[in-house]
Amino acid sequence: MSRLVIVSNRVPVPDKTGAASAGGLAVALQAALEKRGGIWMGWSGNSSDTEEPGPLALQQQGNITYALTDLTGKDVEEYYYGFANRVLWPICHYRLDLAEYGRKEMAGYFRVNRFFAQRLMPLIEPDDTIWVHDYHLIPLAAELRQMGLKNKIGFFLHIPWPPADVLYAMPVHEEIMRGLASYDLVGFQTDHDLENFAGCLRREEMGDAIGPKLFRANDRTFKGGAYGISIETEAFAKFARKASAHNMVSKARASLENRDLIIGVDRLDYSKGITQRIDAFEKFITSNPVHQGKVTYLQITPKSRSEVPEYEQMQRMVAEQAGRVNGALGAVDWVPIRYINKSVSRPILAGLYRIAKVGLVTPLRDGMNLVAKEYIAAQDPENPGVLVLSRFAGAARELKGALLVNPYDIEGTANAIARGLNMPLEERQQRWQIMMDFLMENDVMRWCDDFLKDLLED
Ligand code: ADQ
Repeated sequence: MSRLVIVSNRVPVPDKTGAASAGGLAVALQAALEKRGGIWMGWSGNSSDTEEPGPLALQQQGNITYALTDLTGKDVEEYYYGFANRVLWPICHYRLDLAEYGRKEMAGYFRVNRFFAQRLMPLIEPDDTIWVHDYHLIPLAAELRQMGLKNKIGFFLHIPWPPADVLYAMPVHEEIMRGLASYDLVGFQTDHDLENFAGCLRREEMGDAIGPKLFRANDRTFKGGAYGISIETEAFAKFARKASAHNMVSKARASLENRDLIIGVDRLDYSKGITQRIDAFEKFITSNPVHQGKVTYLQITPKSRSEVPEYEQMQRMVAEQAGRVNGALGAVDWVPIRYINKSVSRPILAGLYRIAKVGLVTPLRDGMNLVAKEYIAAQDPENPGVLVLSRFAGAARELKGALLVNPYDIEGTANAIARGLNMPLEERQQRWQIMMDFLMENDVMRWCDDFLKDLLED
């Protein structure tokens, strides 16, 4: 069995006790690495003060070598905050209006990818299979190929892929497309993303599909496919079952004073539709006075990418909006929205999902959205809650029992919240069962196996 080399921007190195702090994705990839032996390489998260970062820091844990590199401050600014998060992220989430193109940042992105390739190249053995993750590292295979690497290289994109009209607004779209065409397998979250990718190849005759899941572009033939990422369904369900005993969850339940709980859990990101969701909650309360004082909406939203101006602005906006709605609707004995800017441990999160009657997952655009899947896995089969899910999340292609909404339609989302809270037990159970059966079969291990099988198969 060939060794596996995983490359991603950040690496979830297990702590000293050997326990990984990260979620299901890390667990699945670590299991794949443990089985085959291999390397997980990425950025340490640190920036060095020197011109040239020091050597790779290697750390062996069982069968896995973690290889971390620092980047210079300029690299972090241009590659990470600049091109990855201010050009690729907004473009892939259909936000042309938020993309900030700068030559410096674009050059930085390609430079750091070359640097990653230079550091990785000496570690690779002839039989190794390489699996690159996400939008930070699209040009990595092209750089490795230029250095003469012949190994199989796969790529998985965790975020959506936009249609040609959106992608082509980005000045370096051709280099990015050529970058993708340098892999042996390019994986997307959904068939929609895969179709968009094929459309981008066709638009200016750069390439085309030449068979089912087979493409030709840039003088190369390569595979493409849709592989919906998932969670460790069984483990998460177990967390949730045990969580009711957790002190924090008991306290949360007691503090609800028999009010129904609606839960939203997202990184603070404009793609997650948090402001539209608060508007929808407000609309739901004003249109359904019987629920006044009877429901609490808990939004758990750790800050992310605060160095990017759009995110900093959003932090202020959401906090102000939650405060305004609480001021307008609240009463002496009722705070309608509880807004928390902190990370919560996974067992507690599972427990909170379980006591929530409605899971509100309404991104404006999302590659998959694991919160939607976690919410389902955490439910009590005897008395499951209802998932209200954006039609623009990849998860909407899979979770057929959810109440699908258009997050831009505030009234429609408000109506779905009301429908969720009032749904009879039998319908809730039927809807939940369809989704839980799907998630039990299609967990994150399956996702990992499916991708690697297609990458390794000739
Ligand atoms: P994200 O945009 O980060 O991921 P998502 O898929 O929802 O979005 O994953 C977020 C993860 O962080 C979940 O596991 C969730 O439990 C956790 N999380 C969020 N808020 C938390 C909090 N307050 N405390 C603790 N944990 C919290 C990107 C893409 C998605 C894609 C994933 C995986 O944007 O579309 O589904 O990668 O491919």
